Amino acid sequence: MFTTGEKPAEQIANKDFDLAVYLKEKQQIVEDALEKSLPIAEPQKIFHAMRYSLLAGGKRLRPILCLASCELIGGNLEIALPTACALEMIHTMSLIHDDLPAMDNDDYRRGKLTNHKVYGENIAILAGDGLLSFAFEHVGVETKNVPAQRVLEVITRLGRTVGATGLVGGQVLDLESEGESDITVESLTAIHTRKTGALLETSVLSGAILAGASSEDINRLSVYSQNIGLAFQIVDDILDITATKEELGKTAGKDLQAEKATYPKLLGIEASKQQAQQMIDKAIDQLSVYGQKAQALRAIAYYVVDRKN
Ligand code: GRG
Repeated sequence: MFTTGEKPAEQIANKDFDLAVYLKEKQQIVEDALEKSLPIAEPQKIFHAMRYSLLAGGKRLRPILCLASCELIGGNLEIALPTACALEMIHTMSLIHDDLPAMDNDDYRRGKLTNHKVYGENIAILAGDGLLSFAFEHVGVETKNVPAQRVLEVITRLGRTVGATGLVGGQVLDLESEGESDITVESLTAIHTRKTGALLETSVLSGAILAGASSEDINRLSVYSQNIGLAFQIVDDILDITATKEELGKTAGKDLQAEKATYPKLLGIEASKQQAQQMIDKAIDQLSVYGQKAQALRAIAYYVVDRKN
């Protein structure tokens, strides 16, 4: 797949695509939809706490992946926007719970004080719970002009992604691995597949499902998203060592401090970067049948390894 120099053919074909413009436009669509999705109601305190974290910025990668894959399969943005917002609600709730003293115990997230630092632990737990349940309600109530079977499939996948085979299970394995000295690359990959990869995969697949993807599309996009999911986490591990608190918007060097197994710890930084790049190449291979239509997903894959936060 490599043609001239070191650039893959797809990257050359993608040269007219401006990812920064694309991300900015999609981020704005997502921000507006999130802002509208959750008006303040009673009891106001919990709505303020939920909105505090939901509207605190962040890259909005999961919703953007959902919108991009929906467009790839020929769907319009409107059919995927409620699911895109739900993915961000689920992601945000996982960050709120991850930051709690009983978990990673962090004071900063997205450049702001963490939810429990502002609202207290009890409200932070409930804000996470509120966002999680609202995510499902939002998909059910707001998804329009999509056959019910597709919506049901998305809701089922979201449930599986959140639960004990997905984020919850990944977090348990992660907690258990702290301080362990004999973690292998395979067991680390199993943690990250659940903890980070599962939601990124569901982000890509749900947009495609809503747009009516075929089983061949789903297979290709599964391989694409599993690879970008793991590459994303490898880069996350590297950034924890190489980036500053200001760049990350959260405490840097947490993994070393918590004696966590990470890819750089097991493989070294250079080998980890290479591993991430190989995964991105595999992901991009899956998109060749879509040609120019896959520009956004292709560019996002490159961004996953090049990102600085
Ligand atoms: C899901 C019920 C339920 C409970 C949560 C705490 C927990 C169980 C899981 C932890 C999941 C977690 C925090 C994984 C880390 C994923 C990750 C790499 C987050 C950083 O994502 P970015 O860089 O962040 O996309 P922004 O802020 O840009 O959105």
